Amino acid sequence: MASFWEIVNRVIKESDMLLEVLDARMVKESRNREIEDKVKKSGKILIYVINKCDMVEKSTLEKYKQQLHPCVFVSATSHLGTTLLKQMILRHAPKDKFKVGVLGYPNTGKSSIINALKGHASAPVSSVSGHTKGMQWIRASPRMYLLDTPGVFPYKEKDEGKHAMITAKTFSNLKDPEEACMQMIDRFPTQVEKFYGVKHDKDPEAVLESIALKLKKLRKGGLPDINAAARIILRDWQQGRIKK
Ligand SMILES: Nc1nc2c(ncn2[C@@H]2O[C@H](COP(=O)(O)OP(=O)(O)OP(=O)(O)O)[C@@H](O)[C@H]2O)c(=O)[nH]1
Ligand SMILES: [Mg+2]
Repeated sequence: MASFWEIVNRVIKESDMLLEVLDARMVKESRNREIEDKVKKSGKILIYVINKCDMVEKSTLEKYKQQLHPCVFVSATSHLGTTLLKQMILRHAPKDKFKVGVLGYPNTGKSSIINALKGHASAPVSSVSGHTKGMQWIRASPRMYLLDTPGVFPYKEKDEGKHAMITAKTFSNLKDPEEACMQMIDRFPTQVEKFYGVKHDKDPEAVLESIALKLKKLRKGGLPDINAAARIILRDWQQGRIKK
C-alpha cells in the first residue's frame, strides 16, 4: 500500500477541496496537524467534519465550533447533519464542477460520509479499520465528485493506545491490549465504569481487574485475566457499545 505521504500528497493535489473526518469521541486526538498544515499550504479549503456525533453528548462538542473553522457536526450512519455538510461544501465550492478529497484516520467514517452525501451506498464500509485500500472517485451529484481514501496515520506515530481508542487499529491486532485498554480507562473512566457496572478506582489496572472479575474472565488460580478483559473492553468500545 502507498505510504502516508504518498496518499496525502496525491489526495491534496487531485482535489479542489478537502474534508478532514474526525471522531466526535476524540476530536483532538483524531486531528492530524501535518495534513492540516499541508492543506493550508496548498491554499485549498479544508472543512472539519466531526462524525459519530450520535455517540456523544452534543454539549461536549460546542467548544470545537470556536476552535475549528469551518466545521460541521454529523452522524453519517444516523444521517444527522449530512444535508448541512452538503450545503457547506457547495458554499465553499471553488468552481462549478469540483472534487472533494476525504481524509482522516482509519475508521473515522470517511466512506460512510461519502455514502450519506451520495444518498446510497457506493463506498464499502466496515467496522474493521483499514477497510478502504485504494482511492476511488465517487460521483455524488452532477457537480460534485468525492474521493474516498484509505485511512492514514503518520507511520512514525507509535501510540497504540490512541490508535485503539480512535479505532485506527482494530482490537484484535493490538500488540499490547492491556496497556491500550488502561490508557482508555484512564481517559474515559466514567463511561467504562458505568458500562460494566464497576466501582470507580483511580488506578486503571484496578478497574480492569474488577471488570475481568465481573466478566468472569479468570486465569488458573482464580486471578483476573486482564488480557482477556482488555480485549473485550476494546472490542465493545470500537464497536460503539460504550457511549460517552
Ligand atoms: N455510531 C456511528 N458509527 C459510524 C458513523 N459513521 C461510521 N460509523 C461506523 O464506523 C465504522 C467505520 O466506518 P467507515 O465508513 O468504513 O470508516 P472509514 O473511515 O472509511 O474507514 P477506513 O476505510 O477503514 O479508513 C463502521 O462500522 C461504520 O458503520 C456514525 O456517524 N456513527
Ligand atoms: Mg473507508
